[in-house]
Amino acid sequence: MSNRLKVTPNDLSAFWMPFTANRQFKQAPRMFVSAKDMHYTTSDGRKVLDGTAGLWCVNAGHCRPKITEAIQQQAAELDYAPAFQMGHPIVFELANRLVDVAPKGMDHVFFTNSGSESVETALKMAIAYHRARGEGARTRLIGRERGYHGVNFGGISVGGIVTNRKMFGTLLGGVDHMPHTHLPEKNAFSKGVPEHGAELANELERIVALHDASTIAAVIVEPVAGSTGVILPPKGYLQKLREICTKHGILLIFDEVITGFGRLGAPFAADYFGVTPDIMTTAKGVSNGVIPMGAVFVKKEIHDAFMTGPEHMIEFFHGYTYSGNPIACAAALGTLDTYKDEGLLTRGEELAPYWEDALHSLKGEPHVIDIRNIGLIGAIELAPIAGSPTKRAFSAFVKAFERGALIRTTGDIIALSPPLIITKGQINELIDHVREVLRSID
Ligand code: PXG
Ligand code: PLP
Repeated sequence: MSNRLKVTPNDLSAFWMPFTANRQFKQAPRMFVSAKDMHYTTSDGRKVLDGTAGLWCVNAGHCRPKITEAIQQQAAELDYAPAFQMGHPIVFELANRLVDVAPKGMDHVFFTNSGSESVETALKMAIAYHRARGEGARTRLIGRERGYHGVNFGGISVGGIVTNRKMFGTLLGGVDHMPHTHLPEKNAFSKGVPEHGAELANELERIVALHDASTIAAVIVEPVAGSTGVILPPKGYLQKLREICTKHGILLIFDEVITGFGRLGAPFAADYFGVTPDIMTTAKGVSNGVIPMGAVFVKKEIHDAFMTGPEHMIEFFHGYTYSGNPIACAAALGTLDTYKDEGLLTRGEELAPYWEDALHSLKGEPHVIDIRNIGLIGAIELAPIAGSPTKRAFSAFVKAFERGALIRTTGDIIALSPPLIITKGQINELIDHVREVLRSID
């Protein structure tokens, strides 16, 4: 008898679920069994509108034929090839296709399997880059309060989410943090990027003055912070960060794991804001979330700084068994084809005004203390229940799921980020679900 048959069906105990209240979930599980385009189907046969593109990743919608077929074909033809000292054609093809859609000047791609790995890769690249150029003292990394850069040690060290840091002891040394840019007292109910707060970028000058530029390797920020509850960059803020980094020879890393691949209505946030970083971390939308994949984009100068020394030597002692896995590459190529056929990397631009109006129509509904939006991202911040933070938003999440909409909550913030194929009718439907939910919760 196969091992599989010995397992009791629907025994939920063995799987330790990530970022989940395991005991609560297992008492009242919420299960998806299939998906198509904008909808999931639950284990009890209900359709649920996907208001979050899975976890900010299914940008082209679910079970899209070009992606499915590409994976099926690749799995039958070349399932795996060693990633070190060996190649296979589609990983090179994919890198070229990605460079074609990337911001100008980001000419090289390093493959990983997740956003967290992309972040570790970028941080290591930044430090090693300076060393390769004879500036080995530049090792310090600057992140930001409320930043999310995945869950590995480098990422939580530069990250600024207390719950993700406090349980894990000594983090990476030589890290400092800029202040976050969430200023609800000045910017509540802003449409798009807020007016106030660009001066917060000057905090980077203070940090540089404290440590001296010659010790700082890189600054890493999310152009729009997603995970922490959708925090937008104030008008002019990212431009200022870019200027300060350039002035001091510090690399600027944009963590575009969420903002990459069309989320803001431009291919990348770098395009949207007209600010080009030196390194850009991506994952999620690169493969529509279907097969795990991440990609780190770098400027030519950074890549070229490593291409020195004897040619038989490995230039960058870093990489993953699954860097550029053939099936993940096939999924990513199928994804790029779908994005191209349907213009999805820029579709958000035309939908954004409609999205903005729909979201802001929730102003005045019970509990709502702020609404924020950019591209096809929205956040509705709720007043917390006194003494029980996060409870109100979690009730909204469960109620929405029961009504037929998948939303995401973090703290007392509802975050929305639907697949980029969403129709205006489905935007109305999603927002109506949220409206009814807000009216029905305590
Ligand atoms: N950087 C950023 C900016 C992210 O948003 C990561 C890195 C890590 O990626 P991986 O693939 O290792 O998870 C992320 C991931 C949410 C949510 O609901 C956000 C993420 C992941 C899961 C849930 O806010 N962001
Ligand atoms: N590749 C992808 C994935 C795209 O989304 C786009 C445009 O939307 C392009 C390439 C550029 O395509 P074209 O040359 O047909 O305009």
